[in-house]
Amino acid sequence: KPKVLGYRERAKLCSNPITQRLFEIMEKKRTNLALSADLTDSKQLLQLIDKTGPYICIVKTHIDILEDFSEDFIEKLSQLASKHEFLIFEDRKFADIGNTVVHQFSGGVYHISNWAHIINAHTVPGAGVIQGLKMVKTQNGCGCLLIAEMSSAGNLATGDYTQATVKMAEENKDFVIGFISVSNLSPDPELVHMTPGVQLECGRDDLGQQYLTPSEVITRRGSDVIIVGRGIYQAPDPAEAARQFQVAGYDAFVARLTE
Ligand code: S5P
Repeated sequence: KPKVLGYRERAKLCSNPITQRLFEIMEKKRTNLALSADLTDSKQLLQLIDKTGPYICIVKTHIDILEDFSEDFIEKLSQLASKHEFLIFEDRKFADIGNTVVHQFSGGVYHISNWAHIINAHTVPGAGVIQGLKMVKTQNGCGCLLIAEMSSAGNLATGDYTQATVKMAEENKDFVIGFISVSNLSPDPELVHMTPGVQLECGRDDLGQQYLTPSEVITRRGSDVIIVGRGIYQAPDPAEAARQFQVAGYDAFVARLTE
């Protein structure tokens, strides 16, 4: 069985500055929690992020669900990222040919390449999607996660598709920093695994989302980061919920380290 590394050791092994920084933040703040910040009002979203900031290592955005997007929102989000020390992950799920994703990543209304530290992509178009995204000049030296598995019922990202995605990651480590997955797919310490579909109890929603617990995801399945949305922002006290997920996620990691 491969030895489980602590976050500081992982940081030292990472040649990509984004993963290095991520593991340093995880070590310093003792958290493997990513907030999935899926609110549609920018003022409420910024308040949620400011309140939960101390407990998280990443804020994951869906910038295109904001009803009132503005440059000012990005400015304030970036200020909160410095204040609380977290990385910004735009969950854009790029999934087109290289030439198209160049424009989607750098242009349009959102100019994602100017502010995101992490983005993600589906691998259904083939390696061209990675080649395209990689060409774009970024502000923060952005890293990309490949969606190797999904949390939703009946999804097609399984078997050979997942394995081909792992291979694409291993072949593009200058830009690809890891996976969205629901299990550990590669022993390479430079590749980070992030898992959505996490709540404190197992279950599902009405639209196919399937939930696992922090200990299932981190201790048993060997993922690195839990991504939590409704479990936090729909809780009566989101800051307290974030604190509970931080503790549950971190305890689950310590359990894996010491098992
Ligand atoms: O397979 C996936 C991949 C992603 S990135 N399943 C997911 O649920 N996600 C995202 O994680 C999804 O878009 C949403 O933003 C978040 C899960 O939200 P929750 O409210 O169910 O925790």
